[in-house]
Amino acid sequence: MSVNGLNNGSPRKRARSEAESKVTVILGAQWGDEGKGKVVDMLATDVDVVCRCQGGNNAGHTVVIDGIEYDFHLLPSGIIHPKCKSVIGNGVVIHLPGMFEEIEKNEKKGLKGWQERLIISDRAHLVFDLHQQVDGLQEQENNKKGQGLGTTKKGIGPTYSSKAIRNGIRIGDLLGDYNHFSKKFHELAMMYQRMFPSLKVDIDAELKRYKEFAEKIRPLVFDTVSFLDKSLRSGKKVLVEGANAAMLDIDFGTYPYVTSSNCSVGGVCTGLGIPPHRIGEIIGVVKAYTTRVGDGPFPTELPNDIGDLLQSRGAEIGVTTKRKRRCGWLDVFLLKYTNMINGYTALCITKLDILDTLPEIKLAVGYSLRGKKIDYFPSNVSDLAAVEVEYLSMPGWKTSTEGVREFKDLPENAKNYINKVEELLSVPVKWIGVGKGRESIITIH
Ligand code: 2SA
Ligand code: GDP
Ligand code: MG
Repeated sequence: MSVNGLNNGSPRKRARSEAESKVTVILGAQWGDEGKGKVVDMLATDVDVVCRCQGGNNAGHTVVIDGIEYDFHLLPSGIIHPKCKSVIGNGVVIHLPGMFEEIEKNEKKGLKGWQERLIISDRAHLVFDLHQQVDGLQEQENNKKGQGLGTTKKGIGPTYSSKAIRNGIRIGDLLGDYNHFSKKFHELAMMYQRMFPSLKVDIDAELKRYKEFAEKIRPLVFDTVSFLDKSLRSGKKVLVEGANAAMLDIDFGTYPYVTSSNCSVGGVCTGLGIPPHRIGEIIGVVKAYTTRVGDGPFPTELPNDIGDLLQSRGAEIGVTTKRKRRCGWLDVFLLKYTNMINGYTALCITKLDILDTLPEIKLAVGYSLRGKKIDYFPSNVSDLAAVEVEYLSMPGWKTSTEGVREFKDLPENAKNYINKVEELLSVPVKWIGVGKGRESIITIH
C-alpha cells in the first residue's frame, strides 16, 4: 500500500484494456466561428461517433462539400457522414422546433438516413419558445441601459438559467408522464409571465405541439452516458465538436459577454459524462485573424479599412443571426490564455487565404494595463477594454494560397507567419485552412 493509501501498481489495479479509445476534442480557441465545422467534417470521415456537448442552436457550423454549403446549429456536423453516429449530449440545450427545421433544410440539400444515426440524451434540457422570447425581452431591457450582450436570442441563457435554478425541463420529462411534463411547463410559463408581464404563452397549444414532438423524438432518445462508455470501451473512434469558443465560456470568457455554457475542455466531461482520462487529442481551431460577433471587449479589433477588408474577404457574417462579425488581428496573448485552459495538443489554423492580399500582418504578443506589462489575461471587462496591445509586425505574402495543398508550397512569408504562431504557443500546427471547401486544407505531417 502506498503512502496515500492507493494500491498503485498492485495486482488489484485493473489495467485498461488495449481496445479502449480516447476522444478527440475540437474546440474554438477564440470567440467562435474559427471553422470548427470544417475541421469536424475533415476528421469525421474516419470516426464512428461525433458528439455535441454544450450550447444549442446559437452555434452555426459550416461544412462545404462539392460546393454545397451545409450549416449546422444543433445537429453535430458529422451527421452527413453515413457511417457516423451523431450524439447530442446532456450538456446541450435543445429547441425541438429548430432542430426539425434544421433537419428539413438539410434534407433538401441531400441529408439522408439521419433517423438511424442521431442519438439524443434524455438528460438534455429543452429550450422552449418562451425561453427565446425571454432572451429577446432581456436583451431589450439591457439595451435600454446600454448593457446589451448581443445574444443570438435563441433562448440559450434563459434555458441554462432554468437548468441552474432547477425548474428546467429535460427530454426525459417530455417522454415520461405527460401530466408531470404539463405541470412543469405550466409552472415555468407562470414564473416567466410573473417576471415579464408582456410575455404571451399559449400553454395549451404548446402542450399539444410538444405531445407530437415527444413521439417524433422517442426513437432517438437514449442514455448517452452508457452509449459513449460502451463505444469507448470497445475502441470506437469518438470526436467531440465544441460549440462557441473558449472566450465565450461562462467561466473563462469575457464575462458577462459570454454564452451560458462551458465551451472549453471541461464542458466535454460535464456535457457528455466522459471521465477526464478518456480525453485524448485536443485540437484548437484558430482563425488566422480574430473575429467576434456580439458585444464585449476585443483588444485587437480593427475598426478601419483593414477590419472591413477581413470582414468582406472572409465573408464574416453570423451563420445563425446574419450579423456582421467584428474583425481584428490574431491575438496570440489571448491564445496563450485559452491554451492554459484547454491544453491544445495540436492546432488547425483556418482562413489563412483571407490574409493573402495584405502587405503587413500583425500579431498581438502582449498586453499592458495602465502602463505596466501584464502576465495574466484580465478577468474584468473594463480592464480588458483598457489594455494596450503590443504587436509583432510581419510582412505579408501578397500571393494566393487557395490552391496550395503542401506546406512546402506556401509563400515564404506565410510559412513564417504559421511558424511564428507555433513558436509563440509551443503547440504544433497540424492543419492549415486555405479555402471553404473540404479539400482546401494543408496537412502538416
Ligand atoms: P447566446 O445567444 O446567449 O449564446 O449569446 C451570447 C454571446 O455568445 C455569442 N455567440 C456566438 N459567437 C460566435 N458564433 C456563434 N454562432 C453563430 C455563428 C452566431 C451568429 O456561427 O456565426 O450567427 O450570430 C455564437 N453563438 C453565440 C453571441 O454573439 C453573444 O456574444
Ligand atoms: P464554426 O462556427 O467554427 O464552425 O465556423 P463558422 O461556420 O461559423 O464560420 C467559419 C466560416 O469560414 C464558414 O463560412 C466556413 O465555410 C469558412 N471557412 C472555414 N475554413 C476556411 C478557410 O480555411 N478559408 C476560407 N476562406 N473559409 C473558411
Ligand atoms: Mg459559427
